[in-house]
Amino acid sequence: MPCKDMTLFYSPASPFARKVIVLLHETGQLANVELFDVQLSPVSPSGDVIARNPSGKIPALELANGDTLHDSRVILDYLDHQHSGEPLIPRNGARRWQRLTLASLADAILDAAILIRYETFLRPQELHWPTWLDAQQEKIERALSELETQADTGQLQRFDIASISIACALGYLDFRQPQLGWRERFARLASWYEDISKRESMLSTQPPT
Ligand code: GSF
Repeated sequence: MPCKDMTLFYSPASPFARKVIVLLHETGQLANVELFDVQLSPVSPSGDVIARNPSGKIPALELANGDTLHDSRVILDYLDHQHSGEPLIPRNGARRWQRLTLASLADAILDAAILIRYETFLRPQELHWPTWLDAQQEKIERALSELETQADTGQLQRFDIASISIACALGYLDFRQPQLGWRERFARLASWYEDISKRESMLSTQPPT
């Protein structure tokens, strides 16, 4: 029985943490990691997380030697170096920068969607700033349009860090913005997402209903 020599501070609702757990599933490393579920927000941080990550954000990965890694991109890169299979993050060359940039476009969707979530869910109604919310939503729409082009030109065929990140971003939009209707505007991306969502790693990490 492999020992759980790492602890992942996460939440089932966190799309950034979901990326990490998807990679753990895909690389056969899940049994090595203790999942530590924390409830947190910028205004109600978790003491367990702050003790390891001053930003208070999840995911954070505590290693056997007591060191903690964050953020999700660092954790993903680290874990991708711990397995013996084909790397999910290209190790060098133009492909590495291309795929990491595409993955960061997915993270940009998540950053905007999380800002919208915090503004609408946490801030008092009278403090909501529609201009801010619209600007964040436009970032999401522009990023989805680029991802549709990428899907159209076959750039999403290879399963790697970019695919994991994009799939988790789309899953988060469905989770927090079910009324968005992105599939009607981005059909190729929707078809790609329908396929990747059938993977065991995606099925077993779906956000809570
Ligand atoms: C973003 C993590 C993040 O925003 C990463 O790991 O890639 N750049 C970081 N995490 C949120 C939870 S989430 O995934 O919804 C978080 O920890 N929010 C609490 C806070 O204090 O911002």
